[in-house]
Amino acid sequence: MLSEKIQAALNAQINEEMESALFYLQMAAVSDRLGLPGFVNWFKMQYTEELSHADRFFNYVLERNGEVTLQAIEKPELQDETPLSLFEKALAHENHISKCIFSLKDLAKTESDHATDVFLEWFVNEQVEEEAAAQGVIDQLRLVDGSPNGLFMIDRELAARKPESSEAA
Ligand code: OFO
Repeated sequence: MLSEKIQAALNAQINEEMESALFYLQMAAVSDRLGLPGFVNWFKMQYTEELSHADRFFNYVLERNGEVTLQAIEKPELQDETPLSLFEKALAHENHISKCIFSLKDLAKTESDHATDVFLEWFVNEQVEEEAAAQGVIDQLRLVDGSPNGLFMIDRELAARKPESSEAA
């Protein structure tokens, strides 16, 4: 049984993940306008990954006999983006999500909800990967410093991203 506080926090996190999905889908659309199909692929993969995160929280609340209450999702705010600014925003967003997960984990500990605390472990590790992935692309983009050849190579690399099998869970 989930406490009211934990249930509310898990529901808020479902919305955060849905908001993340929308944010990355919009990034894919912006990348298309920039003529970067590899970026489109990367952001669309991220979009589906975020939906799977929302799904994990959704399933967990139901599994604990809790109630899911969805809220409205904020519109993604993107303007005049460059390849670098897109990934800087992605990293800032993932930093924000990491904070949300850490607060949730702190709450689970305060409420002595061991099951939720263990459930959140997966997300703690996932956030390390997500921050590292965004930072890795930022580093490469800074290295090529706007060179069209460099950007072309990075775009090709991002085109190779495939869905992870673990995301289906
Ligand atoms: Fe990007 O990890 Fe979920 O939100």
